[in-house]
Amino acid sequence: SDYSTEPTRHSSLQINSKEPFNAEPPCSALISTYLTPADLFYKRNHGPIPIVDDIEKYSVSISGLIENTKQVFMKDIRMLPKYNVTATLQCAGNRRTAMSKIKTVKGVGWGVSAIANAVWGGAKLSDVLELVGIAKLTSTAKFGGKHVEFVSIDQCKEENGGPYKASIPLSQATNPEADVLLAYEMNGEPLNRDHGYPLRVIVPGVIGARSVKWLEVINIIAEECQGFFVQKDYKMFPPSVNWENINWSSRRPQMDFPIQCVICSLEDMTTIRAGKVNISGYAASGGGRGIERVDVSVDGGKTWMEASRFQKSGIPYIADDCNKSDKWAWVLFEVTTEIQHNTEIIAKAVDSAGNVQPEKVENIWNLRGILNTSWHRIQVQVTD
Ligand code: MTE
Ligand code: MO
Repeated sequence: SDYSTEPTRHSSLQINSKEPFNAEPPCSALISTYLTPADLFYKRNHGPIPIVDDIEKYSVSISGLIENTKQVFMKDIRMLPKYNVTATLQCAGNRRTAMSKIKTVKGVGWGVSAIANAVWGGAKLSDVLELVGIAKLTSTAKFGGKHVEFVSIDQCKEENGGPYKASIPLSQATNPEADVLLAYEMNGEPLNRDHGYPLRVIVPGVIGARSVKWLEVINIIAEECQGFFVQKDYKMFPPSVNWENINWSSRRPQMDFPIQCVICSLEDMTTIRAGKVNISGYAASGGGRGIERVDVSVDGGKTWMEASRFQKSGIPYIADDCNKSDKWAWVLFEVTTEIQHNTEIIAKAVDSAGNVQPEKVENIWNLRGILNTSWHRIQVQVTD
């Protein structure tokens, strides 16, 4: 593979793998703004970054179980109504490094910053599919298609040099309320190469792996995508499954991400001064569920206090009120409290369906190291 034409990147990114390029910002960057700037947004790739230089010629072909294939050009996409959707992308491997400390897992090591929030601008997939005669709110296309597959142009070693691909159910793709986008903008700017220029899929509320970058083909298919990243990766297995007894087809591909919460204002194992300490971070849940509560403890879980939650400053955050909150976006939290002695600080969140996080990473260990959503714990040394 050719990595000689990679874009330049922000120098503060921590590089977890150079080729393919996988990197995350320092966690303090995540809480300094509600919308993460593109250059600090985590970058998760499985091959070299493709170059699309002739934007006039660039097109997405829509084919599969439909009557007529159609080539859709950028001008066709831009002609459709434009939506701006604020959505958090989270890699299923976020916090994998902490899981691997229990027992080795396979996959790129990630700290707590394989997650970020942006406003994505583009056309709704439900509008695009209408161009090929698939009506809104349908779960089966005329010729039996039940899933929508997205195929890229990058070259991934897991696909033997073939492109990255993924699929979502047709019912989600044709539901305007699901806000699935073919996005050409990120935070009001054209997408950059790292994040999928010129066009990518954004599937809000779902693990990042389904938001295919550098989109080239949309296939209407009867079964879900048979590609590596859907069938042999991004599935959660019980702790007893190992590389000898794994049966990939026994599990469904992960879609929605579960409730997650991380402290970003303090690094683990840091030394702080006794007195008032600000504890802040992010909480996010999949499927459009809001954040009902964030609990913080500064005594290792003996007592808890509730953190304040916010998205856009000045507007009080109310979970699941679409006038007051961005349903697909993370919620930042904050609490200021006194700390006098060495301790363990913990944060855990509850989503609007009442889902809670597992207390210990041990109990959710899985061989691919995905979905580490255990209570986030920070050890601090306190000096006078
Ligand atoms: N799309 C393509 N074409 N190639 C990829 O390697 N990685 C996926 C997804 N889409 C990937 C892709 C994964 S695993 C994640 S988490 C997100 O893109 C990351 O998106 P980002 O790099 O814009 O943060
Ligand atoms: Mo990912």
